[in-house]
Amino acid sequence: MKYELPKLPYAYDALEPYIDAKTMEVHYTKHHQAYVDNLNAALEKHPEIADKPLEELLGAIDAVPEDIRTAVRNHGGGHANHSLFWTFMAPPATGAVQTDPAALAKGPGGKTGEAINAAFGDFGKFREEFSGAAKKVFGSGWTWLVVRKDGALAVISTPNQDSPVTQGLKPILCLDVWEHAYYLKYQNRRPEYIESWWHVVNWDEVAKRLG
Ligand code: MN3
Repeated sequence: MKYELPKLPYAYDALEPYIDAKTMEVHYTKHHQAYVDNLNAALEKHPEIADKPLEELLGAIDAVPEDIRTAVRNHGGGHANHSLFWTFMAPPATGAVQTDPAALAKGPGGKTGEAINAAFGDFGKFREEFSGAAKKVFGSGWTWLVVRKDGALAVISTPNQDSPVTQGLKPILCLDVWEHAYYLKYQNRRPEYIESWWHVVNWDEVAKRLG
């Protein structure tokens, strides 16, 4: 199987002013593409596992041949993580949650809202915990909202391109806090990037993943 860059579900400038067009373009066409290329290069050495779904490889990383294990973890993780990340964002004009400050503070409704309230108390507490975790990631990594094996929601962070799938967790929202995700617009101001990102969260996709 040859992995390919998934189609971006919106234009590079669609998330402005929260995520700038140049960052989106470089992040997608350079960073994500490199993960795809390096994953394909690693799997060429082991055609016997090349047809397995990426989730399966990441979910049982110790079963991946040792000579490409780190490459699959880093580049396979990078491909999987970014493929999710793009879908968890949507143009700010597409939903009331993103444009109306009161709705933004209230968060998503429906089963997503209920699951968040059950796990964190209310949306404000969830948002605080998620943003706090994202601010605290040291160096490069990701912050995630995941469904644990017992069905409860939890906020976790992973270093580098490690996937929650490797820990047996189901990701339903993620935020890339590598510097390449925000440096062009926000420089060292990661907290500002995190607060901006809430405006473009695609809650419909979160609900879909929650299932
Ligand atoms: Mn990235």
